Amino acid sequence: MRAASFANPIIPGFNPDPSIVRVNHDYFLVTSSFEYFPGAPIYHSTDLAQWKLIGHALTRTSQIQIQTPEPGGGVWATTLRFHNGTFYIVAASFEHYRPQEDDRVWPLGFYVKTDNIWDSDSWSEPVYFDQVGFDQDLFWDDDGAVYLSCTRRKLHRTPGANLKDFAIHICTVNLETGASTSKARLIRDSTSAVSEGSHIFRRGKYYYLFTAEGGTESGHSECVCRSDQSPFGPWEPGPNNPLCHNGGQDDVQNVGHADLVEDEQGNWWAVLLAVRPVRKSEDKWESSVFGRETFLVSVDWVDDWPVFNQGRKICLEATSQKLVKHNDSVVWTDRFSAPKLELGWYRKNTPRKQDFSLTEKPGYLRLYGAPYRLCDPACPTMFLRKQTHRSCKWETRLSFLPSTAYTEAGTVVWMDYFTHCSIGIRLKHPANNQTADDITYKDSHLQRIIRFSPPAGSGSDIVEWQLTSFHSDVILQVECGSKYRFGFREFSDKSESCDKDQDQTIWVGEVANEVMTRPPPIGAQFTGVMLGLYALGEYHPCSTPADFHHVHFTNYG
Ligand code: 6LW
Repeated sequence: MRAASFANPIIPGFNPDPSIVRVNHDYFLVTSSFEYFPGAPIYHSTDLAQWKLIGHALTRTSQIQIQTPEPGGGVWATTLRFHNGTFYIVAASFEHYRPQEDDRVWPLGFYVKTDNIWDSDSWSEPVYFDQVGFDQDLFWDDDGAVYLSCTRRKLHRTPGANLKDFAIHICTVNLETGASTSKARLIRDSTSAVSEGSHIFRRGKYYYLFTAEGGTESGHSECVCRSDQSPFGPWEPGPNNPLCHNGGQDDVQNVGHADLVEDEQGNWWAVLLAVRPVRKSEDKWESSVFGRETFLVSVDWVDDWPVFNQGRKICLEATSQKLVKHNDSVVWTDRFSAPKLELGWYRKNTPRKQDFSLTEKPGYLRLYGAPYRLCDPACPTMFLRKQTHRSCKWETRLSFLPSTAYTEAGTVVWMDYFTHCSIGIRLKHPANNQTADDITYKDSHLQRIIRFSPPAGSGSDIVEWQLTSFHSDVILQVECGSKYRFGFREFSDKSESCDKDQDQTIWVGEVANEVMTRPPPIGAQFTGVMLGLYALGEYHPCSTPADFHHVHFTNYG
């Protein structure tokens, strides 16, 4: 019996490179976290269709340091495995994304482990391997040997070969030390010059090697090889490769990077990444603001070869069964009343110092702004959540009196440090004849303003709006749909709900989805849009905190 019907994506919002295990009745799944901290989000399900974030494997600064990554840097392609009562996550972390150009910046693979996946604090410190590469996978053979496979530029390339030439290499490793115990051998390269995302399994008498081929964009696909001898091969390519490939006119695109799991009834399933761009007309598409998300397909075995989704294209409605709603509630609210931040808030980069508090002003998230701008590669004081629905509304209430004209706090729609858009509270002297350093609160000309900052280079202008009160809290709002619309209103105690006072909102700016999804000038766009809260000083310390009273995130569809 197949599991319950489901709707794709099974995990919406940016969640690529999914890797999955089943332990008795429970499924656990991990996805790539890139430049965001904590890293390696772990999801749980009992039916493969409804998933819940239960924690992260990389929660301590001693485990992961991501300091000034290019967009798309950080932790790539985590593989989750369970062996003899222990969970392992194996990955690599890029600071700079130039794999095509320079072997010297390729990261070492590493793993972390735990016996209790429900406790994020229990994950070990990393053990590093001595092999460079990305998309690491671990496989335990029956004789006890542990195989590490990963992607790297082809060893021993012939002169003139495509510099990209990403291919799968494998060696045995000593898990205690991370040291290789055999030479790395090339086991899979493809005519597309890109083989990555390897996962190895044993089923019956065969070893199976699954690989993502053709790059993660429109050429993306999934292939399989099998061997009846060893993970070193020889490997026989599947007769029906690729197992999946959707075209540029399909509602679901860029499918690939699969990992497999067998359910308790003996059915097999694959989780993989895909994107869902929005069709604007017959042949016009708008890029997905979610980036690459996690999808699920059925796997059947014919002559001991896997068949994905019964050989059909992957779509949003799984094998035309009844849709199941995603398990995230329509309105998600954080009132910052718990002693710890709720799961699902992310920092960009590994923070260097404690710059927030949930206890100093109970019922508020208090942020002490770092002395960086949002467009800097360093770590800003910023807390982000993934956008999971196209149509949604974000609202927060902010209490903030800036200490200098360099300080700002507010709410942001974020893709990366090149492309983001914010609305925040600042100080301004209208005469503009004083340097910001001279500004003091005694100056009666001083204004507190709202500043809307569109993405740099978007062609839109900064908009400023004077607040009537110097001390009022301000409600900041973002409406998401085919564009992001930014608004605010000053808060009075009489008006708690934003919906009641919607008509008083002053809408100061908007940015089209096309702008938010433009590729960064350096690095890679591997992630999706997030919404968040920030406080900043432009290379100056922020001596007054920004206090956020709540976030309501209402998802419509
Ligand atoms: C992932 C790799 C890839 O590790 O994108 O283009 C990387 N290919 O398989 C980041 O998701």
